[in-house]
Amino acid sequence: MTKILSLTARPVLVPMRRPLHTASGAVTDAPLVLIDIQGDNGLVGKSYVFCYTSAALRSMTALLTDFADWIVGEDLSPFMIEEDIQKRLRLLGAQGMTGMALSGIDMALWDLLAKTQGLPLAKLLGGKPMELPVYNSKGLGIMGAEKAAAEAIELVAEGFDAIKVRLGYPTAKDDVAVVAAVRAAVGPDVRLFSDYNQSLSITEARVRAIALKDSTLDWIEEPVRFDDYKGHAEVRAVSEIPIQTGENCWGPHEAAKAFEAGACDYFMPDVGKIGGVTGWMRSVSLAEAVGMPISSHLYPEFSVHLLCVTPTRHWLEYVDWAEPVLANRMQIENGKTQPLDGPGAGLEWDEQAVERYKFT
Ligand code: SMN
Ligand code: MG
Repeated sequence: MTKILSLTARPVLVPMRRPLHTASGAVTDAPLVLIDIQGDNGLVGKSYVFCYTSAALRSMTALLTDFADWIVGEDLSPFMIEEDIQKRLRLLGAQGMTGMALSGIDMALWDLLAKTQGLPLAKLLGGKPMELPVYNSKGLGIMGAEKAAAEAIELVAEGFDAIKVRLGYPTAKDDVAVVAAVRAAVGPDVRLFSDYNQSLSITEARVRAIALKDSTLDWIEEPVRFDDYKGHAEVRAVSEIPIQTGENCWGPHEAAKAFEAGACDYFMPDVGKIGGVTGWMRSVSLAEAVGMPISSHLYPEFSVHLLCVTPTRHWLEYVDWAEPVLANRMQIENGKTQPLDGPGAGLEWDEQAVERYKFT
């Protein structure tokens, strides 16, 4: 069996073509830690962790480098390693930075295993690459109705028929006006999702869901704190628009709590927070059992494989934030994409770009 030789973690800060201003803070550059896990068979498993803020880049790199001691010399057996790291993190906790480090390591291990078998990740997991609907999630931050309408047109022109507008303006009336302006700009046939990034109180969220009821939105995402599942359920009770959540859930146990509470109509795990490929597979099994549609959050390069083996697959979220350091890009046409056909998840670093954007 292949054994793990080493882990390398490299921080980069990559410029974003369309900065994203959410109701809970702005992301203007993509802070990534690139992970390479070397096997004793000469192959390298690759993944990255999206850190949200450059202030976390150095500590994430240190955490990953220290966690390497737990996996070097072990068999390439991602389920076993995940169990082991979960045990080691029981006292410290596997949420936040530790949960992201665990997820990033898990993703790179699965990539290495797929490469070892010479298969695309979707095939290794027992599926086959298929075409998936994808929405353009770049931009469309808090920018006012006029700018949002103009940016929406550009985002659709990139080859998409679905986009996501960030909400959480000072008043419900502002939110309604922004959605109306975007809808008028893109026409009736574009799917329009919305995202509050946990910014509202339960009462305010109920008011806004009702105000938006005729706005032709396809979902309202994270109206209140992500871990307030009861609060989500209360908003959902008055909303005619489906409620989406999940990007901040740390593993299948939290997914189970969200489903149990009736928090959402749709669920969107982030493979970098839910526990990597392992955490994703466990969470979407629960989703299948309750008929919960699953979309992905960030990490489109990995998520495209995972949605292929997710029976309740819904939408792939597309952002291009890692692309400046990638040597290959996803192909998207007419709002559809599919996994790259090579072995693994398909990430290849553009080493010159990695050097250029190195975070020091
Ligand atoms: C989001 C993602 C990443 C950074 C900021 C905001 C957003 C989304 O919640 O769902 O795309
Ligand atoms: Mg979101």
